[in-house]
Amino acid sequence: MTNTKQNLSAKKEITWCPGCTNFLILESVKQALANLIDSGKYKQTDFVMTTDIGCNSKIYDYLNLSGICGLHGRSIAAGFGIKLGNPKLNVISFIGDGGAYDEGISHFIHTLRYNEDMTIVVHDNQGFSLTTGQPTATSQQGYKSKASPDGEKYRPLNPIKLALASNAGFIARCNARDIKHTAEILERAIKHKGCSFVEIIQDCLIFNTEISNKDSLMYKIKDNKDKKHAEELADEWDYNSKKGKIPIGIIYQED
Ligand SMILES: Cc1ncc(C[n+]2csc(CCOP(=O)(O)OP(=O)(O)O)c2C)c(N)n1
Repeated sequence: MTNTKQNLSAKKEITWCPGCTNFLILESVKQALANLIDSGKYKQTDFVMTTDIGCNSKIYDYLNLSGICGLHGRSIAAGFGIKLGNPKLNVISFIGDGGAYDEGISHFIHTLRYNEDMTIVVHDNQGFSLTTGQPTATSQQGYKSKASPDGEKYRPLNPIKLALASNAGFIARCNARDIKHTAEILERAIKHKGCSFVEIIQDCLIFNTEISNKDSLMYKIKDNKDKKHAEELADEWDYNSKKGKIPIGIIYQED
């Protein structure tokens, strides 16, 4: 590990389940930040993170950055507030699909609309994992859990389409298992001037495993700046099944 990556690692015991895909996301984040810091254009203290509550948000304890660990669904709101208070900081808001697309969906939509220069990273495992797998807005219809014993009634929302409808200027999707690619996209998202949204598809190893292992559906796309094409790319996967193709990369970027 480089010194920069070591400095980004907090010395806390990691309590994610063994093999959790959050380890991979943590590694991608450290890689992206280390590249930016090693370029000489950023210092570690230029970055600040926000999280809320959830398995994803334990990253707050493992990443050696200042920040706020707030209420569930409020990571983006806290990040937006920090950015308004000190625009010089590079804010990264980590949040789960439950926090971003259920509990705090209004913050997600409006922060994209306001286009403040910050980065939203959604760890999307298609379920509320920390609280034992209740369905979220991106869980597939029919998903059986303790909270939905007869199967989830509703069709999932497509966060990429929602981001496009919210006039987001940077929308990307990543596969948590592809550390190198995720690190590259995170780096580009942080460098983007305006609000950037990175949706990371991750498997939870314990809950909603029937929607896991979609790697063979995923394929990398070229950077796209055309809104119509972005809509077509967003339509390729509806989050509801393991059918279709799942485009990975920068789905839309507007300068
Ligand atoms: C305001 C509020 N609502 C609900 C909860 C209960 N709660 C804590 S974590 C969590 C689930 C988190 O799911 P998600 O945001 O998808 O993150 P994951 O655990 O899947 O990473 C819930 C419902 C809470 N702590 N606070």
